[in-house]
Amino acid sequence: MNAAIVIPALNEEATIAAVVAGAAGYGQPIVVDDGSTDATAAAAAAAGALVVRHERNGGYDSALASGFARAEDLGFDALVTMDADAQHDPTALAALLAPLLAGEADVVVGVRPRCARWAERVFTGYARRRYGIPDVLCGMKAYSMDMYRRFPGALDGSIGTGLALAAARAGARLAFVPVPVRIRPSGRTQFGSGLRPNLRLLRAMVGQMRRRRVSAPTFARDDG
Ligand SMILES: Nc1nc2c(ncn2[C@@H]2O[C@H](COP(=O)(O)OP(=O)(O)O)[C@@H](O)[C@H]2O)c(=O)[nH]1
Ligand SMILES: [Mg+2]
Repeated sequence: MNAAIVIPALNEEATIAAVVAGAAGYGQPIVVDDGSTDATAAAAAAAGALVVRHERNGGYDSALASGFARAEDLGFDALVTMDADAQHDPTALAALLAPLLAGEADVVVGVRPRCARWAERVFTGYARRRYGIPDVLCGMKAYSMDMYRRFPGALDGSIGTGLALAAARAGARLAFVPVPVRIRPSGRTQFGSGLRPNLRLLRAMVGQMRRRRVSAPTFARDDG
């Protein structure tokens, strides 16, 4: 299986080269540099990533959208996401990809030891109760390209999370794999942890609750 490892990055010049080098053993790193003002793009390219560059910052989800679209254009058959700040351990990619490679799952969701923000705990609790997904907001997830193609409606808003939830609603096969999360080397977060990022997460959750009401199961496997 030919996996694209999509890495959204905003001003991560300190860590991006090591992340790309670590990920390269598991697939093709595609770094989406989202209007960084530092050397993220150059460092990523030098480390062997394909770089998709946004001239202006469009946010994490728009970066995922660009990376997924590029991976589809290039003919990859699996999509993996991970962060650029070295909080995710690239060696966890082996376990994340294993259920896809074995043909046992369509979507694999990483499970962190804990959530970073209070609104994540609210959203995660909803997804756990409603769909049995333990950590729907984990930045490490893997999808078959088939999932990406089947749920174009899930690709506006919270993209990776939306795709995982759309797949779950439609009865696709999900697998869950524990992933370690390291302390952010710089100590800061790009999203922040104040009221605004928390409200953004709650809005995304409400959007997903609405979707649940309007979407009917549409998933059927090709092989019956
Ligand atoms: N492309 C893009 N990536 C972003 C943006 N904000 C954060 N990121 C990336 O998303 C990942 C997770 O962000 P981070 O702030 O570490 O989130 P946290 O780990 O939940 O605190 C990192 O790789 C960031 O570089 C953004 O506006 N655009
Ligand atoms: Mg982080």
